[in-house]
Amino acid sequence: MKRKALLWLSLVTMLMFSAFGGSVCAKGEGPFTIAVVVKSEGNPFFEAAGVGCREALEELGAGDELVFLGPEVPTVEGQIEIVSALVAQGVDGISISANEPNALVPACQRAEKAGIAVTSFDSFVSADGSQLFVNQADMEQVGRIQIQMMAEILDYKGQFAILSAGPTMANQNTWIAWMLEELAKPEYADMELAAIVYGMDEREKSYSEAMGLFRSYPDLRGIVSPTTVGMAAVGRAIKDAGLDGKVFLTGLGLPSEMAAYIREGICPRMALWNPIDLGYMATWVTRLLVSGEIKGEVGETFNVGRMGEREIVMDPVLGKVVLLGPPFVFNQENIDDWADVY
Ligand code: RAM
Repeated sequence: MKRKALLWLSLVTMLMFSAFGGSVCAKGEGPFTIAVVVKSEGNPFFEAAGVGCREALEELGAGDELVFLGPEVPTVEGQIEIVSALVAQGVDGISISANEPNALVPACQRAEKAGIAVTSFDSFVSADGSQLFVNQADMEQVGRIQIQMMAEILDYKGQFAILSAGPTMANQNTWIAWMLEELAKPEYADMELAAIVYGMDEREKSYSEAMGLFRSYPDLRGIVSPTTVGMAAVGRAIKDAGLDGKVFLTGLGLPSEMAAYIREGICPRMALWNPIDLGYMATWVTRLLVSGEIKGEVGETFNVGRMGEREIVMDPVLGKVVLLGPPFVFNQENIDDWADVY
């Protein structure tokens, strides 16, 4: 409640600031205000992304301002309120990782009507709600690789569960759809998916969902968690329940949070992309749309600073996409190189 009050206080302050001749300028002139709206406050994945957002603006625009916001808990209602306040404030660009892809569309469309560039990153808004999606990695590959890692860890047999984030989150849902496709292959015939549960990208809820799985499925051998929040919570739950060596974990984890579990063999391998680079790219692309340096059209190529050249491509499901790159697999051999990076 206190944090929410603070959030609103800072929004009100910004509103007053722009009303009295603050830094919000018309397109093409700069300096600009770019808002990044994340799934929720306090998620270390987005805190790392925020480092990249700031880096991109420092490189791109003298005097540009970053507004970095998320609801206290990962709800789409909280994000709709934030987007509406940002429209009233008159920011120049908004990049959002959505808690639900469709409910945000009207608020995003109002933003676009007001001349604000709107992109999504990490978890997409439906194509008619944003100009383009900055995609962290090929969705199919991210889905399939998680089943492949679980199968290798479990030697292709036994019962496992999926512990996801929120049931409306488009990135997790798309990855899970690809996991199920992969699981249908004959090589996984001796593996059984016992349940899919949702920890809502909240630490304690994810932890108690993991404990619930251990109770409901005494033969459980593995958990796949396609969320960094879920991964860290399941690692802790496995240790607390004394299930090291009996239940194994894989999915999408932050090396800084998962290093100990990887070294101990609780999570022999996991995947992710660089969240700092993702924040950098999302902010960079949004800023280029704001300044008019790119139009957001399919086939356009442009430079994304230290990430090099990228092209806007059309994806049948995601709409217009700019791709970060392939996911990276972390294991005992390489975790020391990454544990302090993000
Ligand atoms: C969590 C969030 C985020 C997702 C990562 C893998 O931090 O759900 O959206 O991309 O995990």
